[in-house]
Amino acid sequence: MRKFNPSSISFVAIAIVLLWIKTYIVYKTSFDIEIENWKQEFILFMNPLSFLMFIFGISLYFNEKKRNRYIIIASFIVSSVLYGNVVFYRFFNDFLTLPVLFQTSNMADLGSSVNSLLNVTDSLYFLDFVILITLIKLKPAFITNRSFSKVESRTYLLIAVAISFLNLGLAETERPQLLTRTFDREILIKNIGTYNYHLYDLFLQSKSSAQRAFADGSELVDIDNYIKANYEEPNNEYFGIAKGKNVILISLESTQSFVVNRTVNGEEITPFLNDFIKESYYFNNFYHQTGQGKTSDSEFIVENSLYPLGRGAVFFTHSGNEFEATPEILDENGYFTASLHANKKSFWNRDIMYQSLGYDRFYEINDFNVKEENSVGWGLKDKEFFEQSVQHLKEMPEPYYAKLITLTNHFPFELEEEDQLIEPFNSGSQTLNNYFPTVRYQDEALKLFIQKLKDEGIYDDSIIILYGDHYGISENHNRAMEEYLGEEITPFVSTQLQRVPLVIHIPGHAGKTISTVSGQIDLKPTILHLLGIHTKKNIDFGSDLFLDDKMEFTVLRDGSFITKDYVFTREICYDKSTGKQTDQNVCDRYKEKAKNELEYSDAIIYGDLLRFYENIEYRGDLTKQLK
Ligand code: GP9
Ligand code: MN
Repeated sequence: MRKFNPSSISFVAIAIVLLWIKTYIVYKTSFDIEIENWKQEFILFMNPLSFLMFIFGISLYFNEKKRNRYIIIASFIVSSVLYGNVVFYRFFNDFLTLPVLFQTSNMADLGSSVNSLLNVTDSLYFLDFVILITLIKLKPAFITNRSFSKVESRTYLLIAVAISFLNLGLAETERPQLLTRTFDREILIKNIGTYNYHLYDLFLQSKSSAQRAFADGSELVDIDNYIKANYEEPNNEYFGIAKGKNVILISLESTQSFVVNRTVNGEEITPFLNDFIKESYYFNNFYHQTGQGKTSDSEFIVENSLYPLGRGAVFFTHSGNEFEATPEILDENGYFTASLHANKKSFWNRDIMYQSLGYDRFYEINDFNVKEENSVGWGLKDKEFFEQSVQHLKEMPEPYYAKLITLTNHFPFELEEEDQLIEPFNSGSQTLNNYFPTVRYQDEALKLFIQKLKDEGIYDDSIIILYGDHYGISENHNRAMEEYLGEEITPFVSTQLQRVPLVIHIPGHAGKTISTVSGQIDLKPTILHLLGIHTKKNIDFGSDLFLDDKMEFTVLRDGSFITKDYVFTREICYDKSTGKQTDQNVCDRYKEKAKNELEYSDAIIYGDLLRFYENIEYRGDLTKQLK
């Protein structure tokens, strides 16, 4: 039996440790990764290890000569990937992803300036590689290269697996649903490490490429027929009434309808909104339809009239797809289109996805003056955000379509003393308690913004659309919600709580409250029709909210649906007038429709089907044209 000699170190171990330490040093020196506590620092430190153990562990199955060669080559490739990220980061302030690598415009930008991005000192990024080669050449006595026994290899593998799980487990406690939600590259890299991240990215990419490759466009025929059958001509009374006006679309973070026209501790929660809806069109049966992609899903639905995905965020998984989004259509109609959001541009992969949606400009965190003093919770306070956004609006060529995404009313609903205009609620849930003051703050910020638009003369030239992006209070807070609402939260009530406010203000229009059942999916055709743009050729699952006889039907991403009289959720049909379970049959006839809508929309996204639609001039001939 071979004896273990503690004074000798295996070459594999040296390669791993060198690359591990190097990766950590690179994290700290070449990337700007925000660390909030020691646990995050520890995760960051350990995250390259499991991947490196696997990659270099493969060498244990080779004989000595091949093993050394393998270690050298692997070390070079891994170092190059790391270095590639460093160079990319210098330019884009972001990590590499496969879609980005193949996005030619990005690469062209990078290519032209690549010289200025490389430094002589960059050779240091390959220092460990040089050390490995030197060691092999000199063969010093402290290195062993003996073969490993089966038991040793297995122990090695077991340790690698254990480290991976420890890493994932720690990451999960730090960021629940890390992999299924995939919200931000930086957060992912912080938690699973840059190498595992690339593997994960590769997995996502191959999955969607395969689904895309198998699609040939024939799937579109059924979908097109379905859409055509549901299409209604716009209402003449509203078509084109806002032609040529600016569109200011405001995403209200985590704002649910239950706060509108309600009080907490005897005080109004949204006094401004309550007044504003009196001079606007207010939709009080409007539902969010988001999934795991939260804000990004709401953006996706509103601008594409497609459903988001059941798993993951479409902003991440299908950012390279062909879309026919509102910004692109408006751009073709002479509009300047911009999104304004004071967060990192990579969050929700917005920087990449916005190109596919056809945005002309993304005003992200670097376009705002964000300081410690004007920030709270997730970043720039809404009041400051709106104020600085007005400056950007003033610079935009008119007419413009500007989407403003607020942030202060985000979980965990933090607020500074000076911004707290009402007292929190008093229940067992701090989340619900603090939700009210932040909603109140957002309402105040909106009031100031609208006033500023008036002062700047923007108000009368613009239609202003406010919508809640998704729920703010999850079902985890049902008990506290029951206390607040004074009723039991059944699945029926839970579904009704998915209503978010939608307010459309059109200058010169008195407005009214419209109670038709509707959802975020309906906004795209609604906006286009108000601006006098036809949508007959679009693949939109929603319909114009101003139709006289709009079908009262909305599907949520979990398959629940709402009609004029019924709510169907968790396989149970509820009568809206009583809130009680009713005969299943009355819901049955909508079930098929709900299922079809989600499946058709998914097929479009997974198969990237709109790319087949691009050059089709006249919809009527679709079947023929695709043959
Ligand atoms: C982040 C903001 C909030 O940029 O959109 O994201 P959310 O967690 O609500 O999806
Ligand atoms: Mn949100």
